Amino acid sequence: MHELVDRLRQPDARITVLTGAGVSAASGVPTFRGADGLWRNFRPEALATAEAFRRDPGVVWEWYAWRRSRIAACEPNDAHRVLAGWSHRLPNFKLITQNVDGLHERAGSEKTIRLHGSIWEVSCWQGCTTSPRRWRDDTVTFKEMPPHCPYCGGLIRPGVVWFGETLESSVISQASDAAICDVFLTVGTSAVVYPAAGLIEEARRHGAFTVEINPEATPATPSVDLALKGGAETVLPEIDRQLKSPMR
Ligand code: BJW
Repeated sequence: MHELVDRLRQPDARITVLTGAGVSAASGVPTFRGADGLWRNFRPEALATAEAFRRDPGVVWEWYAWRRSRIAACEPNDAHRVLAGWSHRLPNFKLITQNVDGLHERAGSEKTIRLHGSIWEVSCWQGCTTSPRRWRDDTVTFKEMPPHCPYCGGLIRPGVVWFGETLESSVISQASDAAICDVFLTVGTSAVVYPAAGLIEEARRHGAFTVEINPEATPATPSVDLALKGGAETVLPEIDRQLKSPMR
């Protein structure tokens, strides 16, 4: 931990944090792959796909509506707050998230690189030409399920990235740029979903000191320079406390 804090203190240190569902666990947002992440025994790989939506848009929208209502009732936790603080205090800080819940933004993080979109955005499933490419929609209880496009009357879909879909190229290039850094922390992710999981290796190739914060081991654990076992909501505030305390 001391070595990490010393590195974070370097005035020009380029610091990048990649977050996953685990940072929002203490807020009450279910993770994807823990036992509590399962919704009616569906695995995310069975619901977060265009094929699943094509087959049964109703069931996929029910999952998203359930998650919207869970997230709307949640508040950011100390992990989100520490990262928001770093985004303002540390000059070369970048935050990449796989999360679609918007809790980093609600905690005050700015310019977050959102790899997988936002659960609070939607787009026209038919891709009608009268609608914007994607728009914000904070509805928690839709009047009709599945909900329809206000522009063409067809279906709308959640503004997120499903398995088999490519991430926006501008987002990929921002994330790859952010992986060129001095310290790379991977926090609360199972590190199994690509291309996000590949960013850890990319950072190491660029010479970054790599750190994982997670209560469980992941495929990334054996290869990081430092694995801090614990919840993001306790480990990040402890790092922040040491960072703010007078130098040893
Ligand atoms: C705590 C905690 C606490 C708990 N504190 N921690 C290369 C190799 C193999 C496969 C591929 C590859 N490249 C692409 C693929 C295919 C695929 C993929 O990765 N498949 C793997 C499953 C094998 N990737 C894609 O399809 C991506 N698209 C793409 O690459 O396009 C090009 C392409 C297409 C096709 C073929 C090849 C190339 C798109 C991926 C989109 C992922 N989408 C989802 C859904 C988003 C929308 C939604 O939210 O509904 O994103 S799936 C889901 O997983 C979601 C998450 O962002 C993502 C990652 O999950 P995350 O965040 O890691 O959560 P969990 O639950 O897995 O883990 C939580 C962790 O927290 C655990 O470790 C806990 O221990 C920990 N924890 N409490 C800290 N308090």
